[in-house]
Amino acid sequence: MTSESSARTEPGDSAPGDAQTPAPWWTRAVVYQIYPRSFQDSDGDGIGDLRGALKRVDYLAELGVDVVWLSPVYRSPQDDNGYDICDYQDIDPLFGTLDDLDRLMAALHERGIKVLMDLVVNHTSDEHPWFAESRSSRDNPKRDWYWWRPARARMEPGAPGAEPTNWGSLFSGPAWEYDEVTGEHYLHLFSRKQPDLNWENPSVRQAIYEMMRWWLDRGVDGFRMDVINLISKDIQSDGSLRDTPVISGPYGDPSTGTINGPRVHEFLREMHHEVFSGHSGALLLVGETPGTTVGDGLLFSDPRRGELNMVFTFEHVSLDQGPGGKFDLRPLDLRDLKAVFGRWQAGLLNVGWNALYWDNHDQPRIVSRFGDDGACRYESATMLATILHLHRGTPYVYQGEELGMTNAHFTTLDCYRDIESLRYVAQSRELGHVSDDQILAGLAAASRDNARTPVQWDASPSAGFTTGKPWIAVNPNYRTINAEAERADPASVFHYYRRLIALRHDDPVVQLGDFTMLLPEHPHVYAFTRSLNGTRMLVLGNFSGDDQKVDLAKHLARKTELVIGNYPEPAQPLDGTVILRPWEALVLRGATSVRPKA
Ligand code: TEU
Repeated sequence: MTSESSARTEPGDSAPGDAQTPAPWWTRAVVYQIYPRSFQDSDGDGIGDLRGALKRVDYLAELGVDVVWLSPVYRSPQDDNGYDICDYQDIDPLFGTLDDLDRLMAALHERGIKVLMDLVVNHTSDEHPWFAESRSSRDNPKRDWYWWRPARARMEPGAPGAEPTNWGSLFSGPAWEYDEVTGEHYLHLFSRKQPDLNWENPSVRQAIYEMMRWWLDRGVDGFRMDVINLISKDIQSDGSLRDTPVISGPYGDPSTGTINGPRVHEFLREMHHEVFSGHSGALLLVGETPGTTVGDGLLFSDPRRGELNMVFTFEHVSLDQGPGGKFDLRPLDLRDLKAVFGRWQAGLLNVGWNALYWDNHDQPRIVSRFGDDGACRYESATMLATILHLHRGTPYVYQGEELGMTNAHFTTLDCYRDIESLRYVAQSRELGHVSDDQILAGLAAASRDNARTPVQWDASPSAGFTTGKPWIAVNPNYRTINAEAERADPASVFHYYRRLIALRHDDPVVQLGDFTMLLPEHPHVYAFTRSLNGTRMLVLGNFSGDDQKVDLAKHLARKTELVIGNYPEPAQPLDGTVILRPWEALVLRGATSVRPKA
């Protein structure tokens, strides 16, 4: 992205695709997520770092991405791999120094790539000085910076069941920790080392805004905001928080008391005003918002409201969850996926904007999840990429996705590192309702560690990630699936992603065309059109390992040309019918006038 293209609009002015004003630069952009711990090590300690990332900037430029989102590199006890921060304005020695970050940022900027920092401000680490003060006494000035509450009435503080509400933590166990120092409990929606900040307190908000301005002054180009829709808790008039219904397991579901709470939009608008005003649309602001519906998605991303540019929603990555929750995966019904995407595409059209993603550091690898990571790995990885990238929105690529990296396929519990997985194992064993085999199967399908194995750079030991012992096992398939091999092979997943990214840069239909879902009831074929100014793109993806014959007479232009496809000889429409081969993706362009129906 050139600075010329990035400085045109002020967020708060125009809706993307509104004909009066040029569309914001991020309608033409693709974002790449780096999870530094697993990206590239430089010093042989087995943990990726900033100097390692610096060695790979030319790779990112070759891929063609416009923005890098860097998962947290701040000073942290690493209880949740950096999502537990104890100093927002310094770098953890594991990853390097502020100078290293400056060098990485400069190298990316030189290549026209912007940099987003991960902003984790729903909670801090319990080792953050703010929390140390808050914990020290009930009348400390920072006491109210976190959520301290007495035990439930007539209960012994600290006893099981005495927690102020019945909420479960998202990492298993109760969401409250008893603290002996002052005899009260504090709230932690994630681990007990991640106490939730109290955004009701204006001094908390001002401290956060000040820190954000400091990062903007250092030259960052925006933020990915971690669970930003959990910052407003639903407090009762007497200041209490409520018990919530139990959905599965022993605890209340905290969603109703925390997701998109009463003041979330007010807080974000205040943040926008205090931190982003005057930045002339050059920034990218993307919120991570679990549990968000299209209605809230519109409010978050409507530029006239001045909150965010776009949000990560979770509906499409929750469709394969069974009744037992996150580790109880079941096969995807493609019709559900189309219904969800169709709703978001229609709902945000001309007002808001979608963030498009399959993978990130919390999700299993898409080729193993919705594709076939065996015989049809190339075809299914590229088909899934085609479908995602051709939607209206800004696509996000998670490190290794562009190589078609697969799930870890770990077979023993000792391979796992992620706190969410380990806490789930402990809780399941404690409750005793699932066997170890079921636990292993659940983790193999859904553990966040699936996405956290090191990036596979080449066929040398440890995949070129480190000269030491990697903090988590490298996937043994690195000998065949790696960046070096794929860069040398024009028919690789890597080069296919390059083409998709270039298409996003170059094609106004991909950027701003409207969206119509086709064949919503077809169980195996994903089909839609994108149209703009008399041109229509027809996008087709076969989500199965069998041939699929579809009748598209109503939607095929008389004359079409191939835009992109993942078979050397792309499927040919014949009399309005297309036969898609296993996992085939096909994008055709034509005029909007269609052939008359036979
Ligand atoms: O994730 C929040 C979130 O809602 C989930 O995706 C979470 O990872 C978990 O899997 C719920 O089952 C964000 C970060 O992306 C994640 O890495 C952090 O652990 C979490 O917030 C806390 O900061």
